[in-house]
Amino acid sequence: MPKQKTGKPGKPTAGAGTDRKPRTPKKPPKPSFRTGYVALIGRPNAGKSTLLNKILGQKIAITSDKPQTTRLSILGIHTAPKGQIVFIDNPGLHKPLHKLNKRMMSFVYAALETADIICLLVDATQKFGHGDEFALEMIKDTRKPVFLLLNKTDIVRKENLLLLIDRYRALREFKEFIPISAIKGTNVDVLERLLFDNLPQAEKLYGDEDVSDQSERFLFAEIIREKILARVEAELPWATAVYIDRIDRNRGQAGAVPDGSESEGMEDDGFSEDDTELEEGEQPSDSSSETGSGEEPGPVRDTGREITVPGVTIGPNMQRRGEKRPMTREERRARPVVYIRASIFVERPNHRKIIIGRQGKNIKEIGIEARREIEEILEAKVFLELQVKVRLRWRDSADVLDLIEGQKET
Ligand SMILES: Nc1nc2c(ncn2[C@@H]2O[C@H](COP(=O)(O)OP(=O)(O)O)[C@@H](O)[C@H]2O)c(=O)[nH]1
Ligand SMILES: [Mg+2]
Repeated sequence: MPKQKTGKPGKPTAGAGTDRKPRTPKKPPKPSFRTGYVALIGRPNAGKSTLLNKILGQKIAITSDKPQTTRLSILGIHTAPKGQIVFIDNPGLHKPLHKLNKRMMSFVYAALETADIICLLVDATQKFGHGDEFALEMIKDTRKPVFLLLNKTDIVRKENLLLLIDRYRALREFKEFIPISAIKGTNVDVLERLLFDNLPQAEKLYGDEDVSDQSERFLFAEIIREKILARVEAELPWATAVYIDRIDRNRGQAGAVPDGSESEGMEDDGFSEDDTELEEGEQPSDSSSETGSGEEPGPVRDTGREITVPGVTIGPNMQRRGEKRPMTREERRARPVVYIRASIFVERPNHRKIIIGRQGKNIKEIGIEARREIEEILEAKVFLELQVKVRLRWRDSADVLDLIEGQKET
């Protein structure tokens, strides 16, 4: 990401304070505008994405109680009269086992390079452990200011908080210790002020309206993944990826139901059960053996060729969303229709079964929840079609990882 800082903090004027005579007040100096990058790092579940969404006042990063929810670094741009903070939300710090995890950690290293300030978030309800040592190890050589944010003060015991602060204080130097509650917003204003105080004077890097560097396509894939994470347990979440195959905006208006989607199920749920049935029966590779041979389902092919992505792409930057009032009935009817098809990749046939659930109940709920959220964002009637596909060892496939990451840009 380009770093375009344009200045250093201004020095105080020479001789200031030596003149004792009262002066006629001059025009106050133009307040200095401060801009820079702030990396949010910490163990999985510390609350990095929750904090970012809170500061931006809108959801740009998905959150969950499962580790490794955030897989790529996402920029969150906060513009205020004082300056512009470009937050870099990162995957949680962990020892990488798969290619996927190695990439995740490489994003964190890149963010540490770019950052002007590093915010290390810790979940203050947890005891200090190996994961925390690992986090400190990662930043041990940095000379950048590091803030320690002790999160979840809404549910933490005070003694625990003080013990943690002592522990960290003994281990390295921190520019600030700030107890916060990312969910409630407690002390987030203090954090913001201290960040601005420590950022260099510089011009804006992004426009006032820009809020993130990710495409809407990527956000939609992430929203679907968030709904999956909320509904499944244990190991499965790490082995799930979502790819948006197609976004079709040329489907007329909500009043006029598009071709082939008159079915009640599609209208009401945004998910066609027929598709599940069709998938179950028609995709023999879906139930392929775990040794993995044969044609790969869907658009992902592990051939090393360039992969073309069908569908319409949306602008590169997400825009700030204003306060919304509820739509009138006429406005709802006049909404454009957007058709979205997404593939959910899992690594094993039994994972596919779990995501689909009994008689498709699970996937249907995932579809409904994701569709509602996407409809809000697009202010459109959305038809969301989900297909669950088995893609063996996708976490170690460079092609799949490129494809999934590529969505962020297009
Ligand atoms: N009680 C409480 N829960 C929080 C707070 N911040 C985050 N969480 C929860 O902690 C979990 C992990 O949050 P997330 O932002 O996804 O963590 P990340 O992995 O660091 O990005 C989610 O279930 C959040 O709702 C907080 O301030 N208080
Ligand atoms: Mg996160």
